[in-house]
Amino acid sequence: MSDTTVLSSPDALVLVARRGAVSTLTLNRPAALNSFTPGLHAELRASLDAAAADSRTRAVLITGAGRAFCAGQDLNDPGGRLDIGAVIETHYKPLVLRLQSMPVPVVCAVNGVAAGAGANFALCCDVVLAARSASFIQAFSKIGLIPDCGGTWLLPRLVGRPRALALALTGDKLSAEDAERFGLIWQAVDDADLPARAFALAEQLAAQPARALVATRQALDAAQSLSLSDALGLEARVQGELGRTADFAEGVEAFKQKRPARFADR
Ligand code: T3D
Repeated sequence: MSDTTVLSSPDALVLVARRGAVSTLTLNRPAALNSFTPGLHAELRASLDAAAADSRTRAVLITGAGRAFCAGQDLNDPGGRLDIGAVIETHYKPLVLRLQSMPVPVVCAVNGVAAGAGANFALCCDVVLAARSASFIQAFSKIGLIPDCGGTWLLPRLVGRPRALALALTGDKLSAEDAERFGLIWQAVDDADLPARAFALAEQLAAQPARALVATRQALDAAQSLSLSDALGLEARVQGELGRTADFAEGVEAFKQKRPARFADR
């Protein structure tokens, strides 16, 4: 598209393009179903850091090249076998924490199979859309591992312990439609519609007040381990802070003037 700025070389492991206020990151190892190597991890984290630092980016969209979203760790990479704990500490933990601390919303467009760490990486994003032909596989049990990339924390929170445990123990494939029905993802959409629907969603979020969206993510996550009384206290504190922002003033002014709000903060 004419207003798209391509920010990576064609052979990059993560393709980066910015269109308007949306930065799109595309995992680009299609021959190995976009499975994670140290190189892919490094490029992905650098791309997320760059999007976080670029004030023109108000939403990030993540997807995969080819027929898969991501097949998790590259099982042909000999490095992973030496000390898997170190791989998790060095690559997956910083990736999940980077996603959780992004200053803008992150949309994930799961274009095909998402397996192992690839599934949980997708689920770490703020809003997940999936092509109807896509699937989610907690593949870990099949190779003698536990869910990682945040899976142990996320899965029970998303779908409850019975479904989380069954998904993790069986390693069965979950269709995108069942993932939506379970509450694992936001929506399953027709394959042909996924790119446009995901971009439109990212654009919609990019037009909203970024600080409030990020504070919403943080408050929802924090409230999981708080009492009701403490969650109400957190809401009061965060709402007090947001109430002093230019975005809140602009939102209220735009409402009164019956015009679209123009949010600038990030
Ligand atoms: O360091 C560590 O190991 C610790 C970190 C662990 C985190 C994890 O993510 S553990 C889980 C790792 N992932 C998996 O176990 C999934 C393995 N892949 C599959 O089960 C299947 O490939 C899929 C269900 C994802 C897709 O099946 P299908 O039939 O559509 O495709 P395929 O024919 O199996 O795969 C196509 C190609 O991709 C094939 O290569 P080839 O034969 O055409 O040259 C296959 O080897 C390659 N591929 C698929 N997954 C991976 C992979 N190559 C490397 N690593 C993979 N994970």
